[in-house]
Amino acid sequence: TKTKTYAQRAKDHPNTAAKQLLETIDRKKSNLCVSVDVTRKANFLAIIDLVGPFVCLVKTHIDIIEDFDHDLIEQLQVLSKKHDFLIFEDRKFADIGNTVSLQYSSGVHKIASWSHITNAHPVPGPSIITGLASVGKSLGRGLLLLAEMSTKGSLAVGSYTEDAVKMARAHKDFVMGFIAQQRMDGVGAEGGSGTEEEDFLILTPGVGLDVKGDGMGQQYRTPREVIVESGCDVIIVGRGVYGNPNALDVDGVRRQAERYMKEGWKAYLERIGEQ
Ligand code: UP6
Repeated sequence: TKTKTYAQRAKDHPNTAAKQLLETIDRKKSNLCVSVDVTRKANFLAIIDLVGPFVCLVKTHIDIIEDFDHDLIEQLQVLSKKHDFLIFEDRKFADIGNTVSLQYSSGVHKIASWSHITNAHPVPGPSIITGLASVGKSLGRGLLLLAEMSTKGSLAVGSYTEDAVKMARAHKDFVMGFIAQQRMDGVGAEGGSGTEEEDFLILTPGVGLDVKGDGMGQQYRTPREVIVESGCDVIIVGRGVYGNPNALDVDGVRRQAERYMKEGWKAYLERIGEQ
């Protein structure tokens, strides 16, 4: 899949959310996901409206918003249609199947009702997938497993990562890919078997062009390192795009979103050999 185009992959993909994401990437010529980690509804919606034209996907941490209400979700959905992007709630579920199914469907946020994509830590084992699938599968949602993390000292390495990939392979109907730092093709596959037909999307956080870290364990790589050298599919950028949310620089946000979109697309063209 590393040298296939997004459009080719969209055509064949069995997972609805993955197909939609690949089609959106191809249509908008953007493999940029902006992570909008701000705590005020007004800022959240303002940033999404600014970056909307440049992204395939908007990533949320809905539980950090202080003045959350249902109007916020309605407006998020309006922006998703206006600008043609999908929504990814970065919930990082990590509990037993019964609990995650409730956290996904219910509570204040009712994530499954509006988020096309969500993610989970594989740490509880396969029951976390079946628990989430019991809610999300019939809605056409997609799940990403966290096979690796971007942070210094991450424990998600080696056999943990391999086992995450094996869990995903056993649930391809609902698991559409990974949060990871590199392609997972062939990882954990005995004798290299059974991986030819799989197409897991790799969405990669820890992307920045101007700094290498944030002083709190985050580590940044460039879009080229992520897309070309590591073969990932989507770059996830947060603070690199929106800067300081309390002093929102409207032109700056637009400029950075466009810059990351262009860098991400240039890297993709290089990877598939079109440049
Ligand atoms: N994120 C990571 N690394 C991971 C998984 N998730 O940074 O391994 C998430 C963070 C944050 C975003 O929760 O929302 O990606 C990165 O934001 P940043 O670009 O501002 O560092």
